[in-house]
Amino acid sequence: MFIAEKQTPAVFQLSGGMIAFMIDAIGRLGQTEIINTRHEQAAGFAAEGSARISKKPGFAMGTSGPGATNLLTPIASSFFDSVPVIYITGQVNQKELRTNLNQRQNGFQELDICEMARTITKKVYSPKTALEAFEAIKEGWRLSQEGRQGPVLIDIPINLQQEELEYQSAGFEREIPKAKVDNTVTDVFRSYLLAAKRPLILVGGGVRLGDASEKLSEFIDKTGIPYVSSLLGLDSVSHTNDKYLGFIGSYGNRWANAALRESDLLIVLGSRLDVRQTGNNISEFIAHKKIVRVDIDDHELTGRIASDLVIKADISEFLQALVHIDYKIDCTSFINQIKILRNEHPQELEQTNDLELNPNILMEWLSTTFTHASGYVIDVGQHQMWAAQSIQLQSGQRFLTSGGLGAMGFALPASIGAAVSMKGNWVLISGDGCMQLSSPELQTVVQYKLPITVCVINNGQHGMVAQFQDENMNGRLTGTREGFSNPNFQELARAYGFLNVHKIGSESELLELSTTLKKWKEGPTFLEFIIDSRAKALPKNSF
Ligand SMILES: Cc1ncc(C[n+]2csc(CCOP(=O)(O)OP(=O)(O)O)c2C)c(N)n1
Ligand SMILES: [Mg+2]
Repeated sequence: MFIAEKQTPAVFQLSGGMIAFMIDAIGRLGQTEIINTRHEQAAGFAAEGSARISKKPGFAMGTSGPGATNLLTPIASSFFDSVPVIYITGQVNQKELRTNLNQRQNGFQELDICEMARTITKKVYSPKTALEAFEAIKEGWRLSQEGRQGPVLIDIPINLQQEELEYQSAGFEREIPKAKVDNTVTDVFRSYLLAAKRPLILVGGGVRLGDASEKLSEFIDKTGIPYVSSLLGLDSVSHTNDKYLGFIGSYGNRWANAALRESDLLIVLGSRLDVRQTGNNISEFIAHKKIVRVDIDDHELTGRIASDLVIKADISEFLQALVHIDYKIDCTSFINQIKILRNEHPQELEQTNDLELNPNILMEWLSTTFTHASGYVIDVGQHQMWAAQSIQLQSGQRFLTSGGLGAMGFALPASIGAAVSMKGNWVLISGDGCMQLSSPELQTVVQYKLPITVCVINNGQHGMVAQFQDENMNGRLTGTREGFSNPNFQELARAYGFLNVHKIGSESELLELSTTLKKWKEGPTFLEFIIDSRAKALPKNSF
């Protein structure tokens, strides 16, 4: 009832005896869609995709034992990327639980999932009564969204699932309190702005999580400050605004990293400045600049990078406090300097020039072809970096990817969760390696007739790791190209029931494909793009 009352778009699950009563109850009530995935990991990633899109906690369920352990990877993913997901696992009857911790197992498929998930959740619950189980779902719903968002796990023994409770409506939602900013801080912040000649905003995932995209774009328009984005910040900001100076990081646009280097005031909004953003050389990163950081999580504010001003606040509250700020700067010459660099080093020229299909050109083509898509969901590897470097998002388009955990196999199930939660077409970009972790979910796409265009970027290898081996292991490609193989992806897609299937190996074929796509039937589409294995994610770490 609670799940239905909260208008949860769907519950994602793979069945098992220890969750069968709960699934049965949701089914009997008939108010919440149950999406059956082929793997609990996929159920978890789908719930994460759903939560990122619907702005409500996602729900994923798995049975005790293997069903529960299969949820651990998505639990970690939603923890690191701050996504509110409620994971519910079934547990054996309380009478069958081991009483002695030295005993390995008592009941069949008994496993202490709470202990395993404790460090990758905001809270784990092991209710002792049916009422406690219900209270845990209510509290977990709230806790998952409060402060820095994240997952909770509720492990419910099967005997409690069978008890009848009188349902009491959870009632109206109390507004979730947000961390505010006091005025003295905004005054200090303004003094930093006034002293700066080349201020720059670094947009992190916290902007979207704090629902602050609109306020940020107003702030940028008002103040004239240019901005760059981290991987998780990409879909919080406009890519067509003149002040957008690109994607930063180890694989970021060369010009965006130059903007970072040249700035004399870096305003970091909801980004944890991890090593992929700063590089290993911290003193070089912080040289000649002041750093201001705004984050809801104070543990992030005192991390590896020493900052000049730290503000613990929700990003939207911070921007709200600055609504009437008296400050405007003309950064034209700074912006032009960066644009000259962009024209001199266009992203596609980072690749060797004899590729039949340049992956950066492919990503540009995708973003000009799918201008009406609701968004892109991207896996992990070189293809992820090509997408981040070269996809130009239209206003409102989403870009979902596994940031902190970097979990291969995330994208296909996450696109399922996104497509279930928001109308419109979704573009999935996966690698040939990643696709093989989640390909059974192609069946889920077809079964639920989800409007997903699957793009497999096939370079015949685990390219990102092969690139690492190339650079560090004298080109020995053990386990990434040597010993790697792919199925025939088109046959695979057809076997799952995809009607529109196509393979493209050159830039000239892209033009033909644009025409073909217009003629194709509604429904799931599968595109395989062949990329030369020499293509790399470049530039690498050019700070
Ligand atoms: C679950 C998991 N296992 C291993 C890795 C390490 N890893 C990162 S990228 C990558 C290669 C991905 O291959 P593919 O999907 O073909 O992408 P490509 O780099 O070739 O574009 C691997 C093995 C990971 N991130 N996640
Ligand atoms: Mg690959």
